[in-house]
Amino acid sequence: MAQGVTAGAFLAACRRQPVPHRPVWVMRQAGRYLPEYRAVRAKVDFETLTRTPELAAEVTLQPLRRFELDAAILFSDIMTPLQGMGVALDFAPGPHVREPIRTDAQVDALPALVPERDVPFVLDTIRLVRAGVPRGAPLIGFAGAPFTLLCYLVCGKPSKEFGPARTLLYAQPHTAERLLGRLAEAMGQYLAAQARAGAQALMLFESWAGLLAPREFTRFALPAVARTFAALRPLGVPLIYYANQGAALMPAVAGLDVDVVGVDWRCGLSEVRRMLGPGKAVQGNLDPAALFAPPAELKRHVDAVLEEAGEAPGHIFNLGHGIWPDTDPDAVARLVDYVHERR
Ligand code: 1CP
Repeated sequence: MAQGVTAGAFLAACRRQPVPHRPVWVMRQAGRYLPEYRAVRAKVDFETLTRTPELAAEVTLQPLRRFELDAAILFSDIMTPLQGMGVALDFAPGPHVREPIRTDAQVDALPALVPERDVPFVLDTIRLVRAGVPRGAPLIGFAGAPFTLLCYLVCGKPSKEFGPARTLLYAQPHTAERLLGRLAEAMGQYLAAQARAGAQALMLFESWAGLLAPREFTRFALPAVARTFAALRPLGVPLIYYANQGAALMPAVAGLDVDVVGVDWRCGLSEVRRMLGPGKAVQGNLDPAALFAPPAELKRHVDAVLEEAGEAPGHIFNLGHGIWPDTDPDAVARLVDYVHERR
């Protein structure tokens, strides 16, 4: 594929401009399903990996060397900036916060994030990736959306229901709002620093949006996202909001000033586009399980996503959530090549 083609397609699609081919990348494309990632992880733990720019840049680039992906995504974790703010946590493999945050006093004790001082290795990783990325592919910077970060900070560990986090919204709504405000401020600073270091698009992961009723989503989660993005608008880079299990929330998301909305597979993209209106691009939304289908069958599932997305500009092909660690890398190669073939 010609250099400029891959370089331009992702950013053009974010801006709902016509593209020479459908851009595609894969959530969690750098990770455990790749043998070359496991080889790096055999030598260093996850935290060391995120804090060592040469290694983090290397694993960021691994999937782009193997597949003709249209974008790179920074290798880091949503909890990394919180560690930079002094939150003690362990990855096992999901994040475990040693002292969950549940009081106003704890919220007020959280310091502001100064990215250049607190997480300089993230910014150095971005500079290294930009210098070495194949085919001029653009680099996506990311952060956790404030409510999703709140889930881990309040609950203290991965969970299906995040009971203590949701309880906080009802039992101590002002503490929740205070914490969300702090996180919105910090992630605004964090993503702005990523853009200054060279990230060409910025994405907020709201992995646990689907836990909330539309009312609570609109009261708590969405204003914090709007505040984070408002700080980033002047930078001129495309902004992406991924709302996992967010189909029922799309009417609320329609009011958000964002370029791209990422969605999971539980709602068809035509319906999502109808709810969001013509002013937003969409990203998604193949079920990660579909990568286990036989090759011919996988093509039919890709066709179905493309058909739902429609012909209007503004679709970035992706999975509906992160790729599973037991996925065959060859299935990803077939997926990427087939999305590009289909014009
Ligand atoms: O052992 C290991 O190698 C650690 C596993 C791992 C990896 C590979 C973790 C711990 N984080 C990551 C990297 C990561 N995390 C990336 C970069 C990889 C890429 O996309 O190419 C990104 C974007 C994330 C973001 C992230 N971390 C999210 C949002 C995206 C999503 O999938 O919903 C979330 C919710 C986390 C928390 C987290 N960190 C790690 C794990 C296993 C988890 C999930 C825990 C849970 O299920 O609650």
